[in-house]
Amino acid sequence: QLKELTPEGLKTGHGLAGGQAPARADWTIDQGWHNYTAAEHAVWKTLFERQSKLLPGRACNEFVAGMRDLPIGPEQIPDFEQLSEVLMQRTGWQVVAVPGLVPDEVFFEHLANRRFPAGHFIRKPHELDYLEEPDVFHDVFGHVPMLMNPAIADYIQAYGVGGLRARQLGVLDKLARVYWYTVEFGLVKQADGLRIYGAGIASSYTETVFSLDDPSPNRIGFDLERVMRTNYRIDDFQESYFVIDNLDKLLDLAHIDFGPLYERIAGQPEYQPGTVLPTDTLLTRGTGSYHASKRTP
Ligand code: HBI
Ligand code: FE
Repeated sequence: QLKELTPEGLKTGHGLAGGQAPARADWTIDQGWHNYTAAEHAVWKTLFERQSKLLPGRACNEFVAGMRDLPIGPEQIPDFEQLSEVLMQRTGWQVVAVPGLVPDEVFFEHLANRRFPAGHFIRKPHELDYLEEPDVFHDVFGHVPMLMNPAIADYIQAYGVGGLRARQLGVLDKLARVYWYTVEFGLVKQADGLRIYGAGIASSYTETVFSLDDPSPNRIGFDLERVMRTNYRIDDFQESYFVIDNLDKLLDLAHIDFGPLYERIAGQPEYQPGTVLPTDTLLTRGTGSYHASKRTP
């Protein structure tokens, strides 16, 4: 589980202790690859190895193929320039280093230009399963393999463009839910079963198992308007996962004009994360047991 995005956006960045101003206007910094310590590379290795054992048969084929074709391995935290070289050739994306969460408009501006901002720091050994800000393991291991896929590559760029617009329209919370339930916590149907494509799941040891195998969460066919109205949990496993039929569905989403949708759902009630609607296409109705047990003392 990864407590990551808040719709309000900004918290203090990791690399910015003491209230330092960001080095550049676009908040990018040098990755400083040579400054990683042996202990930091070792944390990467621990995370990489346990996740690599878990993902075959759980991550979607596109994730596995992306990982295979990238210079990402167990021994070292990847070098963003080497990643960018391969990505650039494949889908025209780059990976740039940032100190942590960056303001929404900065984040969107990067995505709109096919630059993926990745946290340069790595979590501490005692935070392997939980962290508040996206670090290099979440951003690189979770997101970058999917950016090798042309559909996701276009979709995330469209999210950047759409994010700039949604901010101005005051509807960013609606759009952020779509990102959350796709790019971060999305599941996809494959011929041999449900698979993970969301980076928040793929970079989490515990949620990888929970999202696919646990009886607790709902697994619901993705419906854009429904998702735009659905709140999400930022500090624990999701109560509902939304399932797309294949990754090309994201390309369709990238080309939809959200404007009329924002107007249609304005003022309509929102759904809580665990709610199941009569109109839902349910793949699994969750027992809700996981979150229920947390609520009862
Ligand atoms: N910054 N580095 C980083 N990574 C994110 O995923 C991110 C961000 N800033 C804002 C943000 N996400 C979200 O609040 C938006 O996607 C809505
Ligand atoms: Fe993320």
